[in-house]
Amino acid sequence: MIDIEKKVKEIEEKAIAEMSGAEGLDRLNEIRVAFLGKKGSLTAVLKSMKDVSPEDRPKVGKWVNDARFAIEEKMEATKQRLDALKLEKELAEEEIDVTLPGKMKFIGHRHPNTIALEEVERIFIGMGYEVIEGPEIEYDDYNFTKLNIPANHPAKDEQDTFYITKDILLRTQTSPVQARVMEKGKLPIRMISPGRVFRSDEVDATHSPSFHQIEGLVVDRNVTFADLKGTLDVFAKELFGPETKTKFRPHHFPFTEPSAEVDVSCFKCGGKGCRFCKGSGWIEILGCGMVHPHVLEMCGIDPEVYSGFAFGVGLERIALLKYEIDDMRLLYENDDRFLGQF
Ligand code: 2NM
Repeated sequence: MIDIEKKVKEIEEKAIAEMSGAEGLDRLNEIRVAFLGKKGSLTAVLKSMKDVSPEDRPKVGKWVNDARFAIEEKMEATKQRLDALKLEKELAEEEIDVTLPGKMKFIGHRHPNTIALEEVERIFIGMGYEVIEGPEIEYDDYNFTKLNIPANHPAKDEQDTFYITKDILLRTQTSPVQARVMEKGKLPIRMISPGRVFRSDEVDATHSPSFHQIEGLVVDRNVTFADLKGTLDVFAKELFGPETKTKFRPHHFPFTEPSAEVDVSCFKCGGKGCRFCKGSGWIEILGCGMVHPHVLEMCGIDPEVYSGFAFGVGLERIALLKYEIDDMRLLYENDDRFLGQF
């Protein structure tokens, strides 16, 4: 009995001494296995319990447990000491050179179309317009019929598009968004609708089967062509500079009457004529007109009480002009050498 007590004490002292000298976590683990593991020396004492008389067993059990507790306590303390040592060593070895240059982050930027769109939106929001978007897949009814383009109208040829079914198509203009807003009947209306539109066109320097438009619409009592002219004149001056002049040429659109195309004085030569404006001094930028009474009527608005004006600009056209790009395809190719310039 005395032998067992002495032996347990010796095991405890040996384990603690070894841990005091341990210089690494690996070594600490070896010590744990050697003393407390399945084949460890303290565990061996427990295994020899069968040779101890039953009345002495509780005593032996207590010695072993006390020793185990002391060893585990020392082990936890040693682990903390060795962890701290390891961290200290790592910090000493790891030198951080704060003078090294940082890692360059590649930051993208807005596409020229987006820059032009945000510029146009800024101008109209400044005049109290709302920006309202709508679906790219439309009913024939909203894209054509309600805009005074009935079945078999020749304008439907000019705006040939992609049909999903007989009645559903990819919109050829964003005016169906405006037909939807007019139909809701909340007046007055002051809105622009930007978005992607589609035409069955071959790709070339100035055409694409998918491009972007911004259409504007104002409906209220007593809206006149003078309001239209004033509004678009302000828009042109904001977009191309305060010296810009506008010229309204008679034109035809099915959804407006009267209709006009608008030219701005060339912002390169100031109107004298240059290569940019092909010698004319003028550059065509948009189409517009007074909303046709049929359109108002078909959208549930009384043309005897209300009138309105509308206009449509091609976003790509604005971007190409503003940044003097001569081929629309460059806008869609996503070549970073090109896009990086804006
Ligand atoms: C244009 C030219 C002229 C236009 C008409 C309408 C609506 F919905 F009020 F009928 N929205 N946009 C319009 C008028 C568009 O684009 C060249």
